[in-house]
Amino acid sequence: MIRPHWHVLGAGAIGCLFASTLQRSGLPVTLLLRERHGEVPVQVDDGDRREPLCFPSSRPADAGHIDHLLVTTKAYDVCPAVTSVAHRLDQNSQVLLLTNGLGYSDELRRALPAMDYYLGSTTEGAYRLAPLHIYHAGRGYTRIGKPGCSSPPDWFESWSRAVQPGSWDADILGTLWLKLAINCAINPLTALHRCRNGELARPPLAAQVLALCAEIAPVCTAAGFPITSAVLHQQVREVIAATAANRSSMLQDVLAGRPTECNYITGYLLAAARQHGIDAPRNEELLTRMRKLEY
Ligand code: KPL
Repeated sequence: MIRPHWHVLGAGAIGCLFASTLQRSGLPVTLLLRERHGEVPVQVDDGDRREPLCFPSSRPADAGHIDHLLVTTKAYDVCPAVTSVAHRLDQNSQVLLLTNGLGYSDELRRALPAMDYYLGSTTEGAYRLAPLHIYHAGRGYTRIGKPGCSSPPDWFESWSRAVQPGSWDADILGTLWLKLAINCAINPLTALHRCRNGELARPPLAAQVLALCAEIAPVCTAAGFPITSAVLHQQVREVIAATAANRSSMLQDVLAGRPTECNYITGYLLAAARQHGIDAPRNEELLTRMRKLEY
């Protein structure tokens, strides 16, 4: 079995969580950090367990080949972050993008056309308590795939031993589109109303969720990922119920004064809607309001 050395780019909650999971399974892991270098402590709190870990780190600008790169930045940072380590990658480097939304991989393809990458989607719940200190709030499922590729690469064996539960996903784009559709129905509303996800199950927001699903489903279908409004609405309601006490990632960004990923979620949906000649005025309005909130 190959024993890949993972470099993790994006040491937020998901980056620290996956770095610790991979390291715990015995794989070498290095954090790529702009401001630090040398050994860095990371703490993962997990209910009753508080685990102090230590990782070697290097700066993106350093030299040193990267064989396996896990990218867990915000969607808008994927392209600049990967470009900042492009001198450390070659055609054999395996790059895995584990990020919310869609559209960042198209940007990357334009910036680094020779690079080959995998995509992932996770429902793991983690949030940052302080820099390099995270809370693992809920266990989730992680899917990894590569568009047009039905079987996993060599490194997936050690990855799947470490990252459980999870699986290789031969339809990763379908999975990412479904996640995007669910995020379009939940995230902007929670960010604009500054409410937890569970608030969307009650009037008046529940009606807006229903109307959004009716707009989102035809866009997914036109883009080649068929879903009915009723099925999407059911899935959205299930996610709202399962994450009722959570603050969505978009609300967390707004509360922390960070840019949100709305351009890669609702913005991406609207670009697809335009491409297929579909009107989506409710989503347009949410994106406009989100942009006003941010600038
Ligand atoms: O993925 C999420 C997010 O916050 O980005 C949901 C599913 C909405 C859970 O909060």
